Amino acid sequence: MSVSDGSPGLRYESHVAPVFRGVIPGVPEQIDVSIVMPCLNEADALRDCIIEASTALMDLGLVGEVLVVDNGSSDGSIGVAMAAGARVVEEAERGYGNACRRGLSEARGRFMVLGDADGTYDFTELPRFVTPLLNGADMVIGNRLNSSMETGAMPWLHRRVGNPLLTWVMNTLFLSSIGDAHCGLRSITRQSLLRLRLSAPGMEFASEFLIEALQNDVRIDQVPIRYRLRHGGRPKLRTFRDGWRHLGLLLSRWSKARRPSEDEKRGAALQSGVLGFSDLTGRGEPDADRIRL
Ligand SMILES: Nc1nc2c(ncn2[C@@H]2O[C@H](COP(=O)(O)OP(=O)(O)O)[C@@H](O)[C@H]2O)c(=O)[nH]1
Ligand SMILES: [Mg+2]
Repeated sequence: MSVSDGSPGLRYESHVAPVFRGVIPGVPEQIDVSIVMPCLNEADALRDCIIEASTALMDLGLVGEVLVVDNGSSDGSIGVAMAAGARVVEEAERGYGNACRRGLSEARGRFMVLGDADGTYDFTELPRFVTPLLNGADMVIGNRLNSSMETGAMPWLHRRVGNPLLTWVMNTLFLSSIGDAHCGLRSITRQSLLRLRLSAPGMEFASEFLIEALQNDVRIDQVPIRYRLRHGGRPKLRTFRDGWRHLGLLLSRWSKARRPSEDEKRGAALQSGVLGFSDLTGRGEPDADRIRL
């Protein structure tokens, strides 16, 4: 069902989408912005998030959709989402990363915005995530740590230890200068998204997304944002389990980036003229066939 609120250029779609996977290059970019909200039992906050996001889209004068990805919520989140005019996609595999990847693959916008459905992010700050993309940035990530944060919005351990520490590890390993690596409010152009290889199933998706962006020369802008108290529901983040998963992913991606594959070693050797044709083919060709690049 397509719902128009009568405002110029703005259309919301409200239906359970057919199942298909993968971002398909060449899909017509019919809308400007897709706001993707992963959701697991967020009925208390979801309606306000969708209304805030829709209003912000309207104020920007852009054509958009709000896409809620649900993982089998049992609190009526799907009904809330549909009643508020969102498009709903159901993902069978539990996990923040699975939900985000599914949402991004179904989204039809030229720009994608990812944000929690728990009321912590203020979607009226949408212009901060869209305007830089219009001005040439490939991706925008929020920073909750250097701006106004509601008291109690983030547990002390996350705010003062876990988040700064894991952000520092990422910056050290990947030579970046990200301010808040776990911020869940981010945007990216469809073109840039297509360059990322994303597969993390859980919360560590937030780190994977950034590492892929950093390694694919995606131009990242950072903006300070508000962070509010969760509006009902229970946090899904489990401090130690998810902290370890972030750290494990950072270290494994770093070690892969550091250790060249056999193919890369051969490539490097060819560049320096050390390898001959026989080394490449294993057919023992004479030295005269030595390949020089
Ligand atoms: N669809 C889906 N959404 C999830 C899952 N786990 C978390 N989320 C959603 O992802 C967002 C981030 O989770 P949240 O508990 O807020 O983590 P935090 O922001 O890191 O504390 C929220 O909107 C959750 O409802 C999941 O397994 N499936
Ligand atoms: Mg959250």
